[in-house]
Amino acid sequence: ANRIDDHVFRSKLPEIPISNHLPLHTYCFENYSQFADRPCLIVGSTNKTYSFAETHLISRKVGAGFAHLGLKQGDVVMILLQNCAEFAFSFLGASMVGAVTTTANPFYTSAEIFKQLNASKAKIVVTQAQYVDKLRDYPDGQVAKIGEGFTVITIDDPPENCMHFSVVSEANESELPEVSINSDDPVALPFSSGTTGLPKGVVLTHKSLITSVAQQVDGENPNLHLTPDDVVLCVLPLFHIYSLNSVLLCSLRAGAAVLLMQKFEIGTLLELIQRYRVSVAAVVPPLVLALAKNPMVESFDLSSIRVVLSGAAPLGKELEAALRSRVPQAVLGQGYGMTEAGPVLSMCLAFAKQPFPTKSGSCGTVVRNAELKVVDPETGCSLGRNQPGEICIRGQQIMKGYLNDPEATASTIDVDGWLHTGDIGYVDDDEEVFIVDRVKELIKFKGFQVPPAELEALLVSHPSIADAAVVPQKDDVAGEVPVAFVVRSNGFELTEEAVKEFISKQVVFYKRLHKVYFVHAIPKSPSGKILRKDLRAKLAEK
Ligand code: AYL
Repeated sequence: ANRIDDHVFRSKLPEIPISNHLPLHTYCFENYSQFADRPCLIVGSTNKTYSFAETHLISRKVGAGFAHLGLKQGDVVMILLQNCAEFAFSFLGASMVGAVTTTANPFYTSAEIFKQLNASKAKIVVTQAQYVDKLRDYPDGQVAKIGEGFTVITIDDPPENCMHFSVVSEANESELPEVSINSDDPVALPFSSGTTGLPKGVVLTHKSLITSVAQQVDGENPNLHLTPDDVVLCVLPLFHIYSLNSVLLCSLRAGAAVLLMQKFEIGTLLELIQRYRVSVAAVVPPLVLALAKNPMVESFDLSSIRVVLSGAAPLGKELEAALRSRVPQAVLGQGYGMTEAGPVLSMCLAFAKQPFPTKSGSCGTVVRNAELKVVDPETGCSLGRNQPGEICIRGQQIMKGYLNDPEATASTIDVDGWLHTGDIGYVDDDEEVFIVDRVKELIKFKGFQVPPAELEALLVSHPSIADAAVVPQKDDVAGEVPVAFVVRSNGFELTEEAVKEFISKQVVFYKRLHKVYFVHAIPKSPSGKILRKDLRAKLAEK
């Protein structure tokens, strides 16, 4: 049902048929016989290459191995890994047995990992030996334990009570159980705090992810044109949906090779780009900054790069221009996504096979087979061109909902099927989307999510803190950093350093507080909501 007043924006590309009745792995490997012996995964640190045929076979083995360990259809596997080939094998293997993958950051603290482990009820954790201690450091109230609640598989030498990855990767693929997968079944469960509150499981189905990948790389004139001649840089973490979807899954579908880098280090990155003649680079603004400004870049040959896709956070025009002078042959553009949206809402049409002219600063045009509208946050009415409002998206790519949280789902996806992003933007006369602000709480540090509600809950658990609020402060390098306003409990001495340390012990590095301001009260609305706008305005004065 459309409201009469709905101004709906669509892609400039025609709609396409999308095979979203298939299971995700079947769709990704649908055309692989055409490029079976071409490189699929290249491990940057070892130069080991897996062809498409090998990747397909090993994934099947891993699926069979997971089933042997008792993993059933609908069960959850947690991947707690930096980028590596085993990440891809585990994700695809899990999909093949109808299981669901929840991806987590291996730099998370034990408490952060267990929150996700408990919420997702993962039965198997695939990780590296160095992170296993975090899985043994059971926080208070923890029920699941290694060997009891879940099985741990390590891709390197297994510590006590863990298994080596070969247990699954050397299983007999002919024993892969036959499962009947419904397109509406979940396949991925990334966590996101969305527009408000704590991180929640985002249920992405086979249909959502196939639709999203197809919107990018399928059709006569794909929005993101990838071919088997491409080498796609995979330095952004695969545990984040940006890299998982737009790099790994899109490349698998299109037959492009994925160059896996475990972590970002500028020298290694440049050396690998040169060695493997990387043609497509998926990056975030801080990486654009490194490529644009680091003097080392001058001594490497980056002439192979034809596309630079930046996403996950706003990219400034000046930065874009600075990068352009370093890779003048490349097309630079942005993708705009949100985990809950499947994730891609819009992508630069200069990446298309028959490209369109685009403007600097734009986040691209809404993907095909989807509808985008801009609504007035006050009235809910949809707005026309060039008028900023909240961006909403509708289509088969969006999440099914938040895991076990119908309330949060209902406040994000309305009854007409529109997903409300909490981003403020507009669509211009050429169908290009521009993001200008964010109305949701979310803070983005180098593209990573920092949910204020999580830090606020930790702060008020401190005996000397009566109340607290966390808001973003602009930062040249990270984009935004979290800072706190804290109300001390009566009569307690508390220093900024003590507050910072209290938080930093409990969270991954990018959630650390950069500044603490002591105040007498947190400004709140009559209903008790923190007036974040007021606090952000206060920061602007400082
Ligand atoms: P999440 N410009 C400005 N803000 C952005 C952009 C962009 N290009 N992309 C994402 N954001 C912000 O869930 C925005 O506030 O997913 C959005 O609501 O971690 C929020 O980040 C979502 O954060 C791609 C390209 C995926 C990008 C993505 C982004 C996934 C980030 C696939 O091809």
